[in-house]
Amino acid sequence: MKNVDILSVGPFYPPSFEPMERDFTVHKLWQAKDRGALIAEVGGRIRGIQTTGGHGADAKLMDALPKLEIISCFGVGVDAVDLDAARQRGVIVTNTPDVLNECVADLAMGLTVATLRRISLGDRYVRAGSWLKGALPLAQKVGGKTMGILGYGRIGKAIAKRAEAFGMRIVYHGRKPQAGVAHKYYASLTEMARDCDVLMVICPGGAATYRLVNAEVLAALGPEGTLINVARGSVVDETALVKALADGRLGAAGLDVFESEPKVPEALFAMDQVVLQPHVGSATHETRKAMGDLTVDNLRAHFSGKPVLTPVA
Ligand code: 8YV
Repeated sequence: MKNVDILSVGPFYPPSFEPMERDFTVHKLWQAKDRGALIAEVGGRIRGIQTTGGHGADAKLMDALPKLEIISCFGVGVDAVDLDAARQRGVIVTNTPDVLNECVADLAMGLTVATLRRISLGDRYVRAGSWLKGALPLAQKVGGKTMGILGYGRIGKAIAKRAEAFGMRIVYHGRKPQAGVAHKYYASLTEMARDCDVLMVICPGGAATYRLVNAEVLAALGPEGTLINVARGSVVDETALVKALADGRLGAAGLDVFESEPKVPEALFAMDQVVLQPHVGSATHETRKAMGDLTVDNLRAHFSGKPVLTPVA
């Protein structure tokens, strides 16, 4: 498949990236000093894009690649890929579902426990020598709390399994109730937020969920409530979130994703009730390898004339 030219828009796990470079002729846009010049030079030959959830692919890029057949995305979230533009051009889009469920769910549960039990604060407390002056103020118990899951898909279900093992009660909100699910369904996100202690955000990003968690939802979650976001920063109104935390109208937050990451609102840095992570839900060697291999296997399947493994519906 060395005669197939692939445009790599963003890098991914090197042990999976290197085999892609062996199998295909890969042009690295992320290394190009002059991106326009690289596209002008090789654009006419490119048959596949490899991108990442963060880098995506827009219509302008697709227009510059007249022979484009497939966009293989490293990541399950494809909100940064213009799916309509791909569909209009007959371009297949693939992503990396399932292989990251466990790791993202682990981080989601870790953030839940870390936020309720103030683990990061406790760590800072010991390091600063504050323990010598007195005990850390008490935290909140995890067991017995209700977790409301926004986006009860594959990762949401993996989170629910973990939360139940910690003794939490699960309820969920999505576009519609799911058949065969025993947990209580809420048609209204605000009503669910009012009834739960922890609001877990794990729905896809994009226009349909843009700022779904707004000031009203945060107010319903309330001063004793905790928001955990392991989905996309765009799902939460970040300005409203920072304000609600600062005013004490929202209790606490555990955040792995942000609206303009890697830029994080600086007001959050000084807040002890907040646990911050640099978008690391899937960031383990094992999962990044599985995601990387699947990204390349989709390209291999397509260019050997086989159906891709994980097309985006
Ligand atoms: C990745 C993600 O960090 O899968 C996703 O949607 O957000 C993460 O697993 C991201 O895709 C890498 O750019």
